[in-house]
Amino acid sequence: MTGSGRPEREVAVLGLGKSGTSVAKLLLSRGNRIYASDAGSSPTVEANAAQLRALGAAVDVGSHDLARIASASRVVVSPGIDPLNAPVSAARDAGVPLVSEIEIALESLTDSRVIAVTGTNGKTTTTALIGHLLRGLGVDAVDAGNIGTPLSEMALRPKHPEWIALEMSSFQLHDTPSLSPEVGVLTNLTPDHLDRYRSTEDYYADKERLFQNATPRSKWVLNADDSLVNQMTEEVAGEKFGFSTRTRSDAWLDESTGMMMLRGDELLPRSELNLLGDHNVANALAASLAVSIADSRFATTDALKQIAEALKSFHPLAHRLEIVGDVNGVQWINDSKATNVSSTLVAVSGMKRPTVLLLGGRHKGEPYTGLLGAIRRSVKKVIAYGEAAGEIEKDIGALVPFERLGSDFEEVMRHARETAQPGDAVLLSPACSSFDMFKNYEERGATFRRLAMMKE
Ligand code: UMA
Repeated sequence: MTGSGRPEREVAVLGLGKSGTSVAKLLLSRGNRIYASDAGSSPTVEANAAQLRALGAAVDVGSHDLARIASASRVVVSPGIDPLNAPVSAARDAGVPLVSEIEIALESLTDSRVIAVTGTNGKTTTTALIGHLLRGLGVDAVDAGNIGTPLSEMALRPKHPEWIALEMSSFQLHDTPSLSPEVGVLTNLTPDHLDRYRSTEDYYADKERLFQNATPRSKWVLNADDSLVNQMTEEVAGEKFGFSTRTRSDAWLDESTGMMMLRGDELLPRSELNLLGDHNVANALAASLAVSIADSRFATTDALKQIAEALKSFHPLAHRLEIVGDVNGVQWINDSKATNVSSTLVAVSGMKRPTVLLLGGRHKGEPYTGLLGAIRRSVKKVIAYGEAAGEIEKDIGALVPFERLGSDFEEVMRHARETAQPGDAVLLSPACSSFDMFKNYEERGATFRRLAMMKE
């Protein structure tokens, strides 16, 4: 009730995926009245709706009540909902504040210290590394946000974590005006999500929101090898720390000795890192640097040794250049998380074997021509599939060995198996989102893994 005795206005939650469900529970636990709705009606949405109804929320499945949303006190938007969709427009037109699930969770997590990570690629691995390094230093730390566990789940815990490694997507940054991390990390910038943004500039503008509350006391970890990152952060207030795989920086790879260096000290030989590719050296440098500047306790000689030990025990995440098996001499590599061209470029550039490349899914607006040089060096055939197959064919079909298929993933895998010879690799690195054929990139990667292990 308000002071005047009138009931509080509802908070509307849009989307009943992971983040919407979790934030609705958090708001209910804080005593808010909740109206939650989802345009879909999958079994997962139905199950989430049932949980929330049992906790006292009003829930619509299969549609949004636009009038009810327009009269809410605030609207929490799931990151996957396009800002141009009807329920978001209804709230915006009515002047109702739109916020992210992260914004709501941060209101409850004032006692946790946050290291926030964004960037086009590498942000999930860097976030996971930061959490792993912090735990290696013996502190209570979790990974949350775009990496998979909604931040609201941390806020719902009876004891809040001391540290949070928080992955922020551009969609989440868009509606999180209070974000003010202890340390902010920007891994790199290349075009992405052009299916949702009108231009690359709009996408970068959301990434730039990482710095929206910068003060002279802020600390930033920035990719010194990325000119766009340097340009974006030139005027940003706070202390800036760089990482580089090319030149001397606060954290850097000394090519002449193969040693990863951290603030003037030897950290770890690159060969002792269990991760493929130079991009992962960059991620490890960024994570080590972020942790070492976050607290003076993490900058001692002992802490340096603990960070190095933790780096050694970190293993690649699922769906990121993950070798899922060797069948009849063919190596099958799951890089389902590569949902944009720059991420696929990194994967293809690192291939040592003749490669059958599976490219496709839902087109996100970027041209595929940027892959040509790398494809010509190691790829024996591109198999294009899914909604994007026509677009991919238009861009590169006549220029490299190429086959266009439809949206039957079993057929795609059958053709890959027939094309690959012993000594070859089959690489799923789609450069597209998965939503035309799968629930998400995890389901796409799991299907690849299952079908790859079939002998025939
Ligand atoms: N929906 C509506 N109305 C609409 C449109 C959609 O109700 O007009 C509904 C859908 O039916 C669906 C829900 O909204 O049920 C979708 O919510 P969501 O896509 O935001 O999914 P969540 O399960 O809440 O997952 C989100 C992030 N998803 C996206 O950003 C697309 C997850 O990132 C994140 O892990 C999770 O919150 C926890 O923080 C995934 C992702 O793909 C991994 N991220 C993108 C990326 O990394 O490229 C940004």
